[in-house]
Amino acid sequence: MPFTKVHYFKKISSTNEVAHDLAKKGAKEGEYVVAEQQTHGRGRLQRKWLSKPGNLYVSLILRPKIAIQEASHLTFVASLAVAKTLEKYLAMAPSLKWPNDVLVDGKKIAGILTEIATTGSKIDFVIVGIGMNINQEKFPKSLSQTAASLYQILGKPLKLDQVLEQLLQSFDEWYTAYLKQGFSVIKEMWEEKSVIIGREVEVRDHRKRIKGLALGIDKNGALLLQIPSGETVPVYTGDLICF
Ligand code: BT5
Repeated sequence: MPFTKVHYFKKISSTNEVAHDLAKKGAKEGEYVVAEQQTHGRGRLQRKWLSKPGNLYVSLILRPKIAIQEASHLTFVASLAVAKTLEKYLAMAPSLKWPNDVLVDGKKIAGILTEIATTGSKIDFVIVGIGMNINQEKFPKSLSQTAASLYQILGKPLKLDQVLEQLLQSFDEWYTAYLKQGFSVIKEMWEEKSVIIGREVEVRDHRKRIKGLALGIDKNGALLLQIPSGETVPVYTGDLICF
């Protein structure tokens, strides 16, 4: 499924929002939205994604025949595509942090936001939004300790259309592998590139905190944590902190 039809904007609210509207009006799998800048770039749980010009903001419209609980698979597919794209430019390997972060040297260089639309128990479409920090020279104070860009690491700007082309190609390869072979191939590769497996972590959400040893991810992308009682529990959402 090559990505051939682009909806391109200089400045929009959020590529995920626009992709959602287009998909609702019948846009096909493989159409995608790109913006140079977002005024309301979003992360998970109503958080904001800083979206200055110079970086990549892209949302892919997908219509996979998968169950609702499998939609998170696409976040892992996208993480691998981002990591493979970054590897073309970097001497060091990017690492993946559950559920949706791509890190370089411990700092977040890309984030993924997967959103779905359903009818009854069926998926109508999935929007996979990817934000990649490419040419950002500096981050505001609130993010300067946790965020990074390729520019900061390489010391030179990159051509966005070239990075985008590599990202789309890489996503296409992993997505095709996923549709043909299932999640196990993605899970295996994601775990290999993960920074968290075998480490003591804590997952926090607005209601609770849960500590344990990160063992891996399960067939639906939930994090498997071995908690102090020795029991293994799946964790479905939250923010992860490594110790
Ligand atoms: C994410 O959320 O990491 C998902 C980000 C997805 C952004 C893309 S851009 C294209 C598409 N259109 C959209 O509107 N969104 C998608 P989350 O795990 O909730 O992380 C959000 C947190 O990351 C924020 O609360 C900040 O702490 C931090 N953050 C915000 N902007 C950042 C940036 N540019 N680089 C690194 N960290 C950032």
